[in-house]
Amino acid sequence: MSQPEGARTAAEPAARIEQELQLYYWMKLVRAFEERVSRLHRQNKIFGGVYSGAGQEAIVAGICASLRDGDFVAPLHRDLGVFLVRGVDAGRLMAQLMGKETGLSRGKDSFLHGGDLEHGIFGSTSMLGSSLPIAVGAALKFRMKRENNIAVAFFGEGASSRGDVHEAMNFAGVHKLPVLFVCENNRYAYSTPLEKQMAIEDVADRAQAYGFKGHTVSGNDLLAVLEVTERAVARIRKGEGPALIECKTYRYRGHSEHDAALYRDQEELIEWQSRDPIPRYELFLEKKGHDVKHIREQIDERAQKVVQEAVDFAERSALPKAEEALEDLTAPSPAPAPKGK
Ligand SMILES: Cc1ncc(C[n+]2csc(CCOP(=O)(O)OP(=O)(O)O)c2C)c(N)n1
Repeated sequence: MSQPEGARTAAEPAARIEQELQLYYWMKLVRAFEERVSRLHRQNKIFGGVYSGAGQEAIVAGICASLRDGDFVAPLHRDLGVFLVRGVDAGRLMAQLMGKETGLSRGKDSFLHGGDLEHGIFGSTSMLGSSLPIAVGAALKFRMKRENNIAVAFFGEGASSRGDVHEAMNFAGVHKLPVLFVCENNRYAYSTPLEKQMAIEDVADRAQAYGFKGHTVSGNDLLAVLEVTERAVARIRKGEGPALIECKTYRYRGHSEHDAALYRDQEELIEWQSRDPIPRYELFLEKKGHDVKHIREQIDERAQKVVQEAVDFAERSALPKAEEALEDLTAPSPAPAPKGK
């Protein structure tokens, strides 16, 4: 049934306000979850490496906000936030990090390889750059089955110099596949600074060589990420082929929790912290007329509650049984072919 004109225009701003606050909540939830994970790691409660994405929240929130159910994401080791923004249960995610049987891969391996296909997330792989061929494979499947979905591959600027990355982009460019490449350029590949691992300034420039558009955007500006992503995703869904978005950003913590990041200048860190994506977005909300102090209190409380409940759930969960260790290593065998002709 069609709505009267007045009701429709009243509903539109309400939906927009809801989206503005949802984006803020996502960034806050991801930050709170990751801060807690770093703490739990120091308490020896997390198995395996922890690769904090603190400082990079606007990228996962801005990119994932433009996706739909059915789209496919291949995150990298620093993209724990992708799981939360795509709606994976925070308790199962925390259980995964703690190696518990209620985790995404029943407590086998750390967060690194635990995907969640129900939410369209492939577990990240250990080989840098391999998220791209995986996403390109998914995009090829969408094309072959005429499904109007897109695939997204996240990768770092360090990975962007690997062969897999170039082969995947070339194949996607030739076949005009529905895939979005997202480079999270945080200036360091472990301890190697940008200028020591590539001879150009912008990873986005590489897209041109493969026949599609490259965009450079501030990865600390949620609205900018959102805007460029929405445009790129609309073009990809129309069948216009891939796009590359390079988000310039900075990671606050070391490469992983055992890395004190002594190779970088303290001043540089402070300068980037002054461009933090969260207060930057709060300023926007304030200018739009929101009562930011009130919203911040409410949302912080909500995020902390989700994180605490996730920790409680994971702590209560059992470790997997030793006899299950060899289960799920291979895909189930196909059913035997029917006998007869
Ligand atoms: C092929 C390969 N080489 C080296 C490594 C070790 N390694 C893991 S992460 C990393 C740095 C990655 O840097 P970047 O791609 O910029 O992503 P970031 O960690 O900065 O987000 C390295 C060298 C690896 N996992 N795979």
